[in-house]
Amino acid sequence: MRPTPAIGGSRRRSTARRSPRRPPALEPAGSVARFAMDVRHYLIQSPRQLPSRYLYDDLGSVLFEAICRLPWYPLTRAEMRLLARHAPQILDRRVTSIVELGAGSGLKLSALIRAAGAHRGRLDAHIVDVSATALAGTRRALAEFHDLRVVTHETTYETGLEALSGAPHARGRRLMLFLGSNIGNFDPEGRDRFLRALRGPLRPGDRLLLGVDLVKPMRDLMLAYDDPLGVTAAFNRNLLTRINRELWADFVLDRFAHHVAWNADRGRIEMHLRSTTAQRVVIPAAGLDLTLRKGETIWTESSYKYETGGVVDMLQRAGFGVVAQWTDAAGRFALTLAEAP
Ligand code: AVJ
Repeated sequence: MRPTPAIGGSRRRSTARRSPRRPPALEPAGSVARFAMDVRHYLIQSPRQLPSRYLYDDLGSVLFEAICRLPWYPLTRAEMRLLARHAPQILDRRVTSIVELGAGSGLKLSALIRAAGAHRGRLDAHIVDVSATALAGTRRALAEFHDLRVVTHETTYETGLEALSGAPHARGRRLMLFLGSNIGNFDPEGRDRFLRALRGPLRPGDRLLLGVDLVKPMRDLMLAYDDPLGVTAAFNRNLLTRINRELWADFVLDRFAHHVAWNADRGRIEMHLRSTTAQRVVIPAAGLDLTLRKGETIWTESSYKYETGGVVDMLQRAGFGVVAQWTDAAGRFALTLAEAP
């Protein structure tokens, strides 16, 4: 399938280098201007890269939901089972407010609330996600709980956290949910900084439930990120479709291949888009005119995989105490419940 060119070629070339560079803080998260700025900033790095949060436009979010149902991607199913099994301990009556970062479909939160049954009390739920589609899905998934007050925040984790730390908050325990191994997208420094930012506004007794994918045999990891149906490849390449549509670029999709690598030294799966030919790409709204070598890659995602002990360490370093840690029978996934002392 070929992307539709947005506007005529010659006009595109003439505007290509003139886009001004603005300081990052001035562009609101989620705006096209911010997208343009980030695309420019990251694509001119060496190696070229793009932030993984931009994978989740409307189509990207749907493709990710499809990934979660693939037989080769056990992460979501393993986590769902752990949530259902341990819900009474996670969501007891002391919890009065839930904050979920990156809720996706909302199916996990609804499974947790359902499985907690009569153990839970009255709840507020704040949902932070960059995807409007994901937030709408979460609202639908939570509609069955009539006594639940749902507030959605269409923004990045960082901005959502800032908004929440200033908000008044009722008595009782606040439970933060950071599930799906979303933390795996952070590199170690960013991850530690983020965990400290999560910890900052919490009061003693507030909790964090962290879901992480565990290191497993390389063959299983490769299949999870390079599935035989090509859904993950579509999810990855869709980022180029998004840049074509929103930033008037002229990426030709069939000149980019989905490329996955397990980086054993760093303990992460990497997703890349590899240029299958020498080519030129123009991204007018980002002020870019790129020449790509054959075989050159654009790095679109890192997914760090953890050991259970490493999760305990990083939570303690960020100022949490660990209350409980659960893994599935196959040792594929871990849920860790931590508390602000
Ligand atoms: C949503 C970031 C946890 O890294 O496994 C799935 C995204 N990328 N397949 C992951 C993803 C490719 C996913 N996270």
